[in-house]
Amino acid sequence: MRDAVTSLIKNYDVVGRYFDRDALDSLKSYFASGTARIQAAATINSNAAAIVKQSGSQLFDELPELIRPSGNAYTTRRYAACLRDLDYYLRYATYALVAGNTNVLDERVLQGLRETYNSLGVPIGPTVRGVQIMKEIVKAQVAAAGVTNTAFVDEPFDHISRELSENNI
Ligand SMILES: CCC1=C(C)/C(=C/C2=NC(=C\c3[nH]c(/C=C4\NC(=O)[C@H](C)[C@H]4CC)c(C)c3CCC(=O)O)/C(CCC(=O)O)=C2C)NC1=O
Repeated sequence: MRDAVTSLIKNYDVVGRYFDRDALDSLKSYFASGTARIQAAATINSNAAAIVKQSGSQLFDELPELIRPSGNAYTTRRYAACLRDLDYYLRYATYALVAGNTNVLDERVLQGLRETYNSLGVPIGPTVRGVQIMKEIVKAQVAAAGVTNTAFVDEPFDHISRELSENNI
C-alpha cells in the first residue's frame, strides 16, 4: 500500500535520483492540502452511515428497476449487499483521500471486482452511478464543513468509477 510520499520515493529510488522540481511541487501540494484531507475524513467519519443511506435512496429513486423483482438489488439480502458495497467504497475512498493516492483502492477493493460483479450479474453502470452520487454528497458535506476547494475529493471516487467501467467517465 502506498501514499503520496512513499509512491514518490519509490519512483525516484528506482532511478536513483534526488527529488527534482516536479517531485517537490507534488510534495508541496500534498502537504498543503493535508488539513483539508483530514477535514474531509472527519466529515465522512461522522456521517458515513447517513451518506451511504442517502446515496442508496437516491440511486434507487433514479433507477427503481434495481429493486424490482428482476433487479440485482431485489430481496433484502441483495439490497443490503448493495449498501454494504457503497459503504466499502466510502471507507476505502476515505483512506485514499488521506493517503493522497489511490493505490489502496487498487490493492484492497478493485482487484478482481469487475469479474465478481460480472459473474453475479451486479450491473456496473448503476454501481458507478451510486459511487458518483456518493461523491456529490460527500463533496457537499465537506464544503459545508468549511473546506473551500473540494476538487481533491473527486479523485478516489472517479478512480473507482473508471476502474470499474474500464472507460473514461
Ligand atoms: C472491500 C472490498 C470488497 C468489495 C468492493 C466487495 C464487493 C462485493 N459485492 C458483492 C455482491 C453484491 N454487490 C451488489 C451491489 C449492487 N447491486 C446493484 O444492483 C447495485 C447497482 C449495487 C449497489 C450499488 C449486490 C446486490 C451483491 C449481491 C449479489 C448476489 O449475491 O447475487 C460481492 C460478492 C460476495 C458477497 O455477496 O458478499 C462482493 C465480493 N467485497 C469486498 O470485500
